[in-house]
Amino acid sequence: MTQFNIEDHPHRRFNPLTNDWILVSPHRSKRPWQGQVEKTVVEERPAYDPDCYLCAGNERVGGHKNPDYKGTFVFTNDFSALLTDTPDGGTSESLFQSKSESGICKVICFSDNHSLTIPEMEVEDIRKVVDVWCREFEELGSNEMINYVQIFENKGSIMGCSNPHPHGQIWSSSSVPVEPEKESVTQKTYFEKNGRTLLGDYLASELEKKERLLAENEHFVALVPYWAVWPFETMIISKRPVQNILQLTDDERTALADIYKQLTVKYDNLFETSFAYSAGLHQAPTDGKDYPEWHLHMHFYPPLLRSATVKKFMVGYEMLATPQRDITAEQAARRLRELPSVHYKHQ
Ligand code: H2U
Ligand code: ZN
Repeated sequence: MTQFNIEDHPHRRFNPLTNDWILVSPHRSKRPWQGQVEKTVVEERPAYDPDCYLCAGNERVGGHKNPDYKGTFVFTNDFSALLTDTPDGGTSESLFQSKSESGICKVICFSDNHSLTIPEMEVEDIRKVVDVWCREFEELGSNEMINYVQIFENKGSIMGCSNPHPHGQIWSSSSVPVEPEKESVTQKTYFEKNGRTLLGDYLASELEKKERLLAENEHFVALVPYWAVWPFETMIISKRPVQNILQLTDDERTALADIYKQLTVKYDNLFETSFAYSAGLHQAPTDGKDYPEWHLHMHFYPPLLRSATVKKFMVGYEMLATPQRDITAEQAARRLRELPSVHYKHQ
């Protein structure tokens, strides 16, 4: 009998942050790929687009006019999914539970330059985005009504992003949403048992193993998590366990901007295309309580698999049973790690 080898044999992996299992089928990634590995035409965008609802001075869909901003610009989403004036209420019938939900949704333009994306921006300008995140987190988080602030970015039309202008969003809500709530529970259980954060211990092990590391600076590490589901899923984890971005020092804020750029440059270089993803920060709830178990991190969920256009579908078995991947986290990490750290447009 041959011995089990994680690089070759089908296996399950455990995600300690969500308590979920995933299926890995490494033997299938050895299938020959006969499709084209095409490059998409590099799309050149103007620095200003008169038809863009996020460019400075332009009118948005709701009729508001953007100011002539330079750098970043924040506004309340004209089609907010959450509203501030929702009346209290709900139903508690066991099979028909509901609860009213309030919140505030904002849109953040990362730059006045329509043609840029995070990997093409300068670190000092990405740092200004981090500063906006901090300001918004502080303002929204100190609102009595808001108990969780979700900062995120949808990049690329393949991820449902409506506009190529560099931007992100913040949805803040009165309840803690599903994903951060799962992580709240698992991190608390781990912290109570071990007296250290789950991600602090995880990061320490990854720094020793070195198999899944992608990029590192003084304060942050980018890696492919052991339990990644999406082919090129990654995480950014702070070296120091902090509960939220407001606890970052000045140097750490700049380091976050730097690692955000380092990682997304690698992403763009993978298929020499503007790489699509949904990414966001996970941090402690803002209900005024202390959460020593919470360890700030960012998740990146990109849909692409084999080329600029071949994406992975989460369908069939994944929808009905368990998420599955072929290429292992280690193979994905190796590929991303070996890519140049200079953006392909500037090579
Ligand atoms: P994406 O990040 O997924 O592209 O979403 C952009 C958001 O911008 C979306 O939530 C909002 C949409 O409601 N929006 C405005 O607030 N004003 C507009 O004029 C158009 C889009
Ligand atoms: Zn998370």
